[in-house]
Formats: sequence, C-alpha cells, structure tokens
Amino acid sequence: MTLTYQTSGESHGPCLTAIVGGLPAGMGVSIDEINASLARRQQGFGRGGRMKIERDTVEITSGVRFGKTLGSPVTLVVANDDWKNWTDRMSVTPLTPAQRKRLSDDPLGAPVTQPRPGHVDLAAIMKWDQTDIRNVLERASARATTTQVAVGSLAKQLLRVFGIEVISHMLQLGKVRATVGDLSLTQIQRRALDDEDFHCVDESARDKMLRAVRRARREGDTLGGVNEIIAVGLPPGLGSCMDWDERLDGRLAGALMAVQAMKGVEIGMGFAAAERLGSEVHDEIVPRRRRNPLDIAYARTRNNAGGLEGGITNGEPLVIRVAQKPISTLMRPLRSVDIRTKRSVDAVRERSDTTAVPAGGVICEHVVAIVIAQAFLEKFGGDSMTEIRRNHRGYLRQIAKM
Ligand code: EPS
Repeated sequence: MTLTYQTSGESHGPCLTAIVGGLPAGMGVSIDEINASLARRQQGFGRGGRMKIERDTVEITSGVRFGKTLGSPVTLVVANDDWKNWTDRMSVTPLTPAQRKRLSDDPLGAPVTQPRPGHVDLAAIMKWDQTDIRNVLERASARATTTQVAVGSLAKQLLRVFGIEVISHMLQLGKVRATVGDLSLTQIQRRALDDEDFHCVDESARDKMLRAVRRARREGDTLGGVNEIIAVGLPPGLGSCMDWDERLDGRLAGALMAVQAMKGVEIGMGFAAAERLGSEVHDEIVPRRRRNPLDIAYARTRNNAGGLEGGITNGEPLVIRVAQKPISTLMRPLRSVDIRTKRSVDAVRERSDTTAVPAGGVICEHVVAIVIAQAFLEKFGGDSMTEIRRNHRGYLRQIAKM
C-alpha cells in the first residue's frame, strides 16, 4: 500500500482536515513536531492580518494510540480560529432572516463579483456555475496548505527513522538574491530556522528583503520568490525509470507545481544545464573511501543532477528550487470586469499577505517529504515499522556489496 492523503476545508470554514492512509503500524507520532511545522508555516515577514488570528495546532482523531500509528487511516484536524468571525458569511445551513439582515450590514457579506487577475476566480465561477466568487476562492485559498504541512510532518517523522531529512531555505525574494556559499547542510538548516522572517541563510540579504516587502506593501503590491528544498540520506533507487509516471523527478515537480502559487521547479542545475556542455553538467563517478559497512562503493565529484538521474535517486542529496509567483490579491488592484454588471472595475481587494514566500518554502519542504515517503514506502513498504526496517537494512546491505 502506498501513502495516500486527501484534504478538505474552506479558508474561513470551521476547520481543515486530512485523512492519511498507508502509514505503517508502530510509527512514533509527535504532535509537538506537527505543531512546530505548522508554526513555521505561519511565520514570515509580509504576512497579513490573518496570521495574527490563527495559532494552528493539530488534533488527531484516528489512527494513533499511545503515540504510535495503528496502520489505520490517520485523521488530522486543524481548526480555523477565524471561523467565529465567519459563521454567517460561511454558514453551512441556509441563512435565517436574522443572519440575512446581519450580512446585509456586513461589508464582507456581499457576494464577491470582481475577479482578481492571476487568481482562479474568473475561470472557476464559469466551471462551477457560481455567481459569488467566494464559493470558489475559499477552497482555492493557500490556507489549505496547512493540512499538507501536517501530513508532510508525519512523512518527515517516518523518514527520519531511516536517516532521511528534508530542509528548506529561501534563495530569492522579488529581485533580492541570497548568497549561500559553501555552508554545510547543518549550517543551512540552523540559519534558516533562526530567521523567522525569511528562512534565509544570508544575513546581508535579509535587510534588503525587509525593505522590498515594506516597499511592496506601501505600494499596494505583492512579491514572489524562490525557495530551495534539500533532502539528504536518501538511498539510491527511490522512484523508477521503467514507467513514465513512476519517475521521481516528474512526481516531485507535479506535486510542487500543484501547490498554490508555484510556477516553476528546477532539479539540480535545472535550466542552467540547457546552455552548458555535457562535460560541464554530468557528475563524474569515482571510487568512495567507505567509512562504514553500509556505504556504497561509488561517489560523485559534484551534484549538478540534484540527486536524481533517470527518475531515480542516486544517493546524492536531492536539491530542488521552486519559483513562487506574487500573490494575486493586490491592495492597488489591477483592472477587472464585474461579473454582475460586465462593467470595468478594480479587482476585489480583500485582506491578504504582501508575500507568502517564507511560508512557501516550508510548504514545499513538506510536500517533498510526502513524495519521498511515498516512494520510500513503495520500495520498502510493509505493514509495520519492523518489516520496513528489515527491508531497508537488507537493501542497504545488498547495494553495499555492489
Ligand atoms: C489567502 C488569503 C489570506 C492569507 C491566506 C491565504 O487569508 P485571509 O483571506 O483570511 O486574510 O492569509 O493564508 C492563510 C490563511 C494561511 O493559513 O496560510 C488566499 O487568498 O489564498
């Protein structure tokens, strides 16, 4: 069985839910660790008023007993603290006359009719036959990434047992680029965790990033950027080159491009490889001096491939960069057309963030962890952690002899 998950929940509804299937029995689950991931997703300079309302914490309502998975579906629930302010606007039941009256006095109670360029608003009302854009924007909201991060935290907890870690840091915000230099992975992780504003390892870039966000906010505009995700400890052979839909690079890119606002994915050298010669791009294979009995006999002189060749992991760190577009809700709105009157208007202006790129890195990190955990369970999977440990160790012994 592979790891599966389904999420539900509207941005201003009562709660967000995920049901995770395929986790083995006997895996330790730390709720504190899920909550720490959720808190990190909420960080970042440039977030709007909503993050002052929410303190995301998870409740587990199935699949875990005495801190360990049972092998049954795990249900994760995160309450929306803002729901109390939206009980009329997002009422599940038909409105009562009293609610209708309250909504008519509420500036946010009217149907949303001015679609935002860059948002799903316009195409989605056509697709789902709606006259109030709120009926589609609520689910399209990046609020839904909360549950993806909670699921990703479970994936990270599984992978850690097998020595696999996934981290992320911000490389670029708008036009401001960070310099990473030759920092070790531990240094990257520590510095990114220390910087709650941007998750950026380059202190000298942070001031420029602060100024860029302030300028964009002042001008009623928004900012995109680039995050890097790195996974270490992966054994060679996750994914497959035998069928197109099992290639891990395609699965990673697909999952990342499906996250709200993500517009590009590069693996390893990425687009830069297109203008280089093969001899400059490919990573030579050299003998490895083994330090422990499970080390493989081969090493690479560099990692331009970003840990993936032919759709499978090659044992080097996985390195992925993800480009995120600027948020489409602008306080100085672009032009739009009112769907009721068909007249030119300004696009709707709602409370939103100036940038969510720091959150984007945390989200992509957790999405990568989910995809790796899926590939890991496909290769080593069993019903219990004992079985998976045996499979994993047996494979490592097998490839160390090659
Ligand atoms: C979002 C708009 C803002 C963001 C939200 C995503 O929310 P609101 O409309 O309530 O101000 O803060 O992000 C989150 C709530 C979150 O948890 O990340 C949007 O339209 O996508």
